[in-house]
Amino acid sequence: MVLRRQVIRAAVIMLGALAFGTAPAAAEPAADSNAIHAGPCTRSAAGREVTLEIDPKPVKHMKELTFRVTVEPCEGLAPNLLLDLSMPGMVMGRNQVRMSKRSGCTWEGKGLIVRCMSGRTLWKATLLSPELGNPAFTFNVRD
Ligand SMILES: [Cu+2]
Repeated sequence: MVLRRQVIRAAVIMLGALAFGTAPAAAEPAADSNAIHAGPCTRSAAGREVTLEIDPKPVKHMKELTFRVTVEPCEGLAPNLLLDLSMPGMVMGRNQVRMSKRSGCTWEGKGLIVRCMSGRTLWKATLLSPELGNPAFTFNVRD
């Protein structure tokens, strides 16, 4: 009887540890573009296709990154665009990549993603463009 009680108590403690262990991940919203580690990600915005690609892959903290945005069609968009890098639900310092139009409908710029002291890795890249309704991609940056 005593042994059985101990086993139950141990099981309850383990369950508690499991719930606690998964709590931080559950609190963080899910990324919609983790495919960015393997290739470009595309989404529709205001009737156009917006594609983001980041090199080198996989996308890591504290590394110089090249951000490439392609918009099809791209008529009427500014020759320079800003890509805002933020953390959902956290106030971080402003981090905006200046994107310049290269060839065709592609903009390119260099930037860096800092490692967050909280240990969270979810970042959001928002293309600041009123014409496109500021499309965003979220992804977990790797170490
Ligand atoms: Cu943060």
